[in-house]
Amino acid sequence: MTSTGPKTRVSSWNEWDPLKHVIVGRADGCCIPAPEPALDAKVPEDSDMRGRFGPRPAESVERANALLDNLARVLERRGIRVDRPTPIDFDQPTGTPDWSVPTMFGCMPPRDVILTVGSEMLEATMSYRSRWFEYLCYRPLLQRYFDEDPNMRHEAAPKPRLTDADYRRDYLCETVSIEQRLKWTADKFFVTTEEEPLFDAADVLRFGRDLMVQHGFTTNLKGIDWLARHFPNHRVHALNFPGDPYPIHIDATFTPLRPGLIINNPERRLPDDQRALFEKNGWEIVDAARPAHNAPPPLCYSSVWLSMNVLVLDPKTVVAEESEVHQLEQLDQLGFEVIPVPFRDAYAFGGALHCATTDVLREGGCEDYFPAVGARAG
Ligand code: DAV
Repeated sequence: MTSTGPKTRVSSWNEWDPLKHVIVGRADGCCIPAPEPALDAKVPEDSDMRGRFGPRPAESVERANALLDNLARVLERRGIRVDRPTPIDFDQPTGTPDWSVPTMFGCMPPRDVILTVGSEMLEATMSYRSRWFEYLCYRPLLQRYFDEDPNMRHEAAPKPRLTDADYRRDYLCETVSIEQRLKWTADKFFVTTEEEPLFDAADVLRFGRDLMVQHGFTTNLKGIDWLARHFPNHRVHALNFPGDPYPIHIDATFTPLRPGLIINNPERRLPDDQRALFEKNGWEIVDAARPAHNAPPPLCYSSVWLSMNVLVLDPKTVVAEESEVHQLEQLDQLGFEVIPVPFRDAYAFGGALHCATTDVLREGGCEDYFPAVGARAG
């Protein structure tokens, strides 16, 4: 193979411009994490994950890897370069002077850990102890991009302490009812405190000059403030989605598909006061189609709304999960070319198609899609 020009260019400003280079996760060695405060708050009380931790069943790892490899091939056939992380041994105890945990998590969802904004790839703080070292799986790639692209900025947010002071004890009692949870999340009373900045990269959506960040279990207000100070040329907005009893990661709740169009989880609608920003700037927010399934697959801590966790390849083309028939139909009606891929058996490893990928290169520059806002919004 011959190639001309720089081997790698890191640049991605939004969720929809034509995708050219992407990281697709791996399921190797993925573990169910052991109980810890932030994870316990997210895993539903009736989940089959409760009370077990350690390596996931070997057949399920094999199956998830087959689906991830297939996704990589589908993307490569469309001319997109695909890189893969380097798994570490996740089934080992880790710790810092402040805490220790018996197992780690995995490296199936790169979207959770690495946030690409322009030529920068930023390692998120993360908010689970089991995910504190996950960035190590991406270091071989990030080091290579750093060597190959003279403009690439490799950044890491301050590693958090994750002491017990980071977590609200109220969430740690054995049974918290759904009603109680819904009230707490509507009141913005989440499991994470404001002890120190915390964010997972998957709570951030990139809209050119504007970053939309979900304030919830995995990202606190200090984390959002840290992002605003770190990206001084961006406007950083905190969004809330009442209606979600377990709010982690924005990408099964709010999915921009192309400039001017977002699908929003109808059980987690953006409140009117926060919609105004979008409406004033000509963005249409429509209800996402219902999921085709009424329960998540086995040992999966994400909700059925992974149906809307799609990967946009360009403003006319979207990859979606093949069994999510209602979502496929809605995308078709909205005028997209839809590429269905099998992925449901990989959900348990950390999510669907948006979660399992992270951008390295999309065409296009940093545009202002919200001209009708002031210099900075909160
Ligand atoms: O709806 O359970 C899942 C997001 C995974 N990255 C949910 C959110």
